[in-house]
Amino acid sequence: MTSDCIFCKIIAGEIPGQFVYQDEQVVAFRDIHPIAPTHILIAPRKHFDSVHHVDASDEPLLGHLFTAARLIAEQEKVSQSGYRLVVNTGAGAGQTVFHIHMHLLAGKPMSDKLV
Ligand code: DGP
Repeated sequence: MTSDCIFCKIIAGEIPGQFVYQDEQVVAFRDIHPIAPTHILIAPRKHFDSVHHVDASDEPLLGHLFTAARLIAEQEKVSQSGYRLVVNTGAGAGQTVFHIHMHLLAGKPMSDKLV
């Protein structure tokens, strides 16, 4: 846990989060400022600032984020309609919380343009 990280505090239960999924490695909770009808943040319990801070030894954990995303999409009933997974990396790419996380976005039509 990193003491000044808001997601570490949510994961530790120190501040509230609307959890939709939890396992030994990963948690998922609803985004406080949703930009789609379904907007869930999927994060490892282990703190990494960003994708730029991972290495090959982290691959099983990072791969698990995708398995969790699939399970959550099924749980949220958006698998058939489709969903977008986004990982902002660095302030210049829009990252505002520096605890690696994946956005799962669904529930509205999305453009094929990413930016
Ligand atoms: P990013 O910009 O990729 O770093 O995404 C950070 C997201 O985290 C952003 O969509 C808003 C969300 N967020 C920030 N603070 C909180 C919080 O305290 N609780 C929850 N649930 N979401 C938060």
